[in-house]
Amino acid sequence: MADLKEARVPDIGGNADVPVIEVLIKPGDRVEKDQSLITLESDKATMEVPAPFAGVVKEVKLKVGDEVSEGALIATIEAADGAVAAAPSPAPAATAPAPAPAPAKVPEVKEEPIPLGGRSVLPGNAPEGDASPQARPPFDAKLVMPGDAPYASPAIRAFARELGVDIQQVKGSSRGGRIVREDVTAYVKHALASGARPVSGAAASAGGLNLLPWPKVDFAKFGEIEEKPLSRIQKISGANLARNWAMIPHVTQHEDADITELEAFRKKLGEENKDLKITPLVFQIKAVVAALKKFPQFNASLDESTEKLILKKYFHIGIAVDTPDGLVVPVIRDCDKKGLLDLAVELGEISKKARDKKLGPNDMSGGCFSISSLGGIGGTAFTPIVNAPEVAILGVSKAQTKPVWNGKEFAPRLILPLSLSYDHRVIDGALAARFASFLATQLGDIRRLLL
Ligand code: CAO
Repeated sequence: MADLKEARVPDIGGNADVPVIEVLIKPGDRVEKDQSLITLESDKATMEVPAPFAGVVKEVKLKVGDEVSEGALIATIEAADGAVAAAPSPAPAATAPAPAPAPAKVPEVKEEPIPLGGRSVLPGNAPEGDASPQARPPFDAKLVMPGDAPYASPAIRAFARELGVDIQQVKGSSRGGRIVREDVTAYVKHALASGARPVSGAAASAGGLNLLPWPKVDFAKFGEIEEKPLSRIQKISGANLARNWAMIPHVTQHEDADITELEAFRKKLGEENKDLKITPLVFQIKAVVAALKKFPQFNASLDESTEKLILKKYFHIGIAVDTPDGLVVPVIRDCDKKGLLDLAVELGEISKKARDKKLGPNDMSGGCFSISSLGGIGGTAFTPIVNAPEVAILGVSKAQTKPVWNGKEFAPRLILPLSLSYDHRVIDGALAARFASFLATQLGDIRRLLL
């Protein structure tokens, strides 16, 4: 017999008041177990919440723009016969959402931008005395933030501060005039386009960027065109890349590593482990860990005041992964404690997870240093952009056999080009040259690498 059950928001990594950005179901829809019901967007990730069981949607309790925490009621679903209930019997309508029991499946993360902040704060999902979203009083920023001060969550304020934007100047577009991240970025774009100085405070006293407006061109005048919106990942990672490029004084140090012996060893290892893809990248992770140990200044971040350096004693390496929707940087933790084969397994897993849009916020955080490998594609060198708040990033291009003078003759050697970009506020050129040269030595001598 059919049975009416509740689908609730499961554990979303401790996040609260996370905005609903998509509702993927409507009453009458038939849903399968694990089919996505809604999409949430926290400051770090976009997550799809799956149905805990199959059935027919009776009532949808959320709408786009609502902000939810663990336990919020998403929908009532008439479960199909034999469906496994993952939620308790309905909570009384007049109470705030009850915490959900263990969910059937954790939310699936659809896209994972680099964190920037953006958690917004709204009244609870089900206001006391009425659990119906239709009956919920509209959010009014003035009630939360009386006076003329614009309402924005602390994360949005921090985001605005990072960009040097005076939050007072930003007009909120969300419910009740609340300022969301898009309002801040729109404000910056508009200010840049109009040639104005959007900044205040510290950034203003530093003169701001004072850039020329973005060129406004009617491209259609010159030939046929087509418009293609940027993906969410592109938009969010684009904002991060622009900030990092503008705020970090970058220098890129180039170095060549002779990986002839390493490559022979890698091939042998691959033959012995045919079910595992062992690419040069796992050796690079090992070499980077050794270099971070020798040069701790690279395993560091500037604190917010940019007046002190936080040195990390752990070795979590971010790997730039190219996905159809844009660039993401999942993190492999404790690389110092993992062997080559463990790293190869984990690299395969995170790359797949990234391309399947299944990375969670935890998969993306805590990185110390990033590697961006274009070696599988080509190129001889490039300038990777430092992934703030890290202070350096290693770019890897395609290894090529080149003639190298060995003192008597030119011998064919496999040469791997390395491009180390670093934050010149933290690392000076000599230190970067030492780091890059140490990396090359590690990669050139497989015995050292395996020590
Ligand atoms: N030189 C020569 N060949 C290389 C190489 C290098 N430096 N690095 C990898 N290769 C080879 C691999 O051995 C593999 O060969 P086979 O197909 O014969 O096994 C092939 O290139 C493809 O490797 P891969 O790309 O699948 O695997 P990887 O471990 O090297 O990289 C990952 C994994 C996830 C980092 C990669 O797939 C990726 O997404 N790279 C792009 C990162 C990126 O976009 N960076 C730019 C950031 S700035 O916009």
